[in-house]
Amino acid sequence: MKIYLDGKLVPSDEAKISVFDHGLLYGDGIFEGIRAYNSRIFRFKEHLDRLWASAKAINLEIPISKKEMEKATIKTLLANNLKDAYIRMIVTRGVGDLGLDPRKCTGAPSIIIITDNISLYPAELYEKGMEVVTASTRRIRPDSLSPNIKSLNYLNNIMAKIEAIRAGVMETIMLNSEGYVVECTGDNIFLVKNGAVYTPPASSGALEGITRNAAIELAKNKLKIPVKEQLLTIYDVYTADECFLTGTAAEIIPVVCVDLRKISDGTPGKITVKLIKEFKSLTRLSGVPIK
Ligand code: PXG
Repeated sequence: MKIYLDGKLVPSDEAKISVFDHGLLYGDGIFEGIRAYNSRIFRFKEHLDRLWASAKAINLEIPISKKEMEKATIKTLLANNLKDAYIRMIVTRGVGDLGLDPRKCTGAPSIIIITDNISLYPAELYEKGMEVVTASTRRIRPDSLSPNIKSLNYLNNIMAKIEAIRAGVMETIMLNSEGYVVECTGDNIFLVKNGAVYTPPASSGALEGITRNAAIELAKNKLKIPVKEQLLTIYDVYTADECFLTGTAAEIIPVVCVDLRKISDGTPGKITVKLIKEFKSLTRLSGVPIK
């Protein structure tokens, strides 16, 4: 496995950064999780734009252009002979001293691209649907740290993930500080009720996921189903006809049980299954070609 690190492709056991990198010391850095399907990078422009937006928000200047980042990603995929892949792109603040001051990181930010072929959840969960619980850890308030910044500090989500592990499930629903459902630790959440699709608005504290946006487009344009971005409560989840999660790593996965309540009859819903099918054909056919 070859890793892209600051302009070079290096073997994975040699891909190392300094203990003084503020990405390690403070989570001071940003990342993107991207997928390639069938030698095409899905929604690559959207992911690059979001990485650059995260950088802008934390006042970090990425030392290469988007075009150079695209070339570096393609080079890494080709070096690893990957046609279907999960791509993790990381930009750290760089090497500084032990203080918080980012101005002490006088060298360039580090750029890391890792490519691998992971699937987040076991294949059978995509057929049978998954069980989730509600976390007691609230999603961080957008007025403290915008959920749209994909920063290297994911402790809020990891605390909720620990609750999932404790409950013996793989994902948890997170509420915002007002108690509305916002998203999961690494996925956006959707409900289906009376033939309409619902998801919490990004303004309620959810990351505006790229898979979320693809699912909204597919529901509207392919399935001709109305999509409403509105505040949702956990009661809305319990009483929904269908529930599913979206994310680059997770793709689209049905949820069939929440806090011991079966969603409908406890099997993946019809609209969810149709969306998974549409998403599969979209990912096969669209995206930036690797060669
Ligand atoms: N919400 C959060 C908090 C996320 O981190 C999503 C939603 C989905 O967004 P996209 O753009 O991917 O559709 C994410 C995705 C993981 C993992 O292992 C997921 C993410 C980041 C790191 C790990 O599940 N981000």
